[in-house]
Amino acid sequence: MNPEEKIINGYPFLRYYQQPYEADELIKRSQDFYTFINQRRTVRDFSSRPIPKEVIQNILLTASSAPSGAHKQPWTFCVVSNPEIKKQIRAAAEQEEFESYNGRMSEEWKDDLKALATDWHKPFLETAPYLIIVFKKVYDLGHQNEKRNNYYVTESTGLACGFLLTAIHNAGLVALTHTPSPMNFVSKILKRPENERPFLLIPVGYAAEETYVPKLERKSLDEFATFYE
Ligand code: IYR
Repeated sequence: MNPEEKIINGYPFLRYYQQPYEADELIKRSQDFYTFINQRRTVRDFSSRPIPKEVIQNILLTASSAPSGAHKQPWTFCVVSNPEIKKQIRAAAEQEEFESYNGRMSEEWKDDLKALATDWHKPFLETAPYLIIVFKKVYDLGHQNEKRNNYYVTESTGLACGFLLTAIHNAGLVALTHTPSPMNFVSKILKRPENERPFLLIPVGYAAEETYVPKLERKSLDEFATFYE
C-alpha cells in the first residue's frame, strides 16, 4: 500500500499536507486575496466576444471542487452557447420577469432594486457567449434508477456557485447571478430530469466595453461579524 495511505473505518484516507505559513505570510495572503476578490462585481452588460470553452471547463471543475453534504456533489451545470437555445431562454425569462416587475414583486422589493437599475429586459441572456444554468439535485438516481438521498442540497449547490463566481473573477471574466422567478421554464427548455431543480442562471463572458456598475458600499466587518473572545 502507498505509505501515504491509511485505512480508517474500512475506507482509504490520504495524508493531507498543507504548507504551515507563518503569521505574517498568512496575513499577507489573506489581504492579497481579499483585495483581489473585493474587485469582483456583478455585471449586467456583456460583450459577445467569444471565450475559450476550456475556460468554462476549468471554472466548472473549480465549482465542483466545493464541499458538499456527504460528498454527493448534488449539482448539474448546464452550459448553453447555442444561440437558438439562448433565444428561447431569454424569451421565457423575459416573460416571467415582465410578470414579476408588473405585479408579482412588492413595492418594497422594487424600491430595494432601484439602485441596481434592473428591469424585465434581459438582453444579456443572448449577448453573453455562455449561460451556465445551475441545477440542484434534490435526490440522485442509482444504477437501477432508484432514488438515492442527497443532503444539504441547497447549501452545497450555493457553495459550488460561490466557487464558480470566484473562478470566473480569477479568470478575468464577469458573471451575473440571475434569478428569473419562477425558473421552471429552464427545466423544460433544457429537458432536465425530475430530480434536478433550477438554482441559478449565470451568464459568463467579458464585460461590455463601456460598463457601469452600481456605486455600492460593502458592510464593514463590525456590521456583519461578531467576535466572542
Ligand atoms: N429576478 C429579477 C429581480 C431581481 C431580484 C433581486 I433580490 C436582485 O438582486 C436583482 C434582480 C431580475 O433578475 O431582474
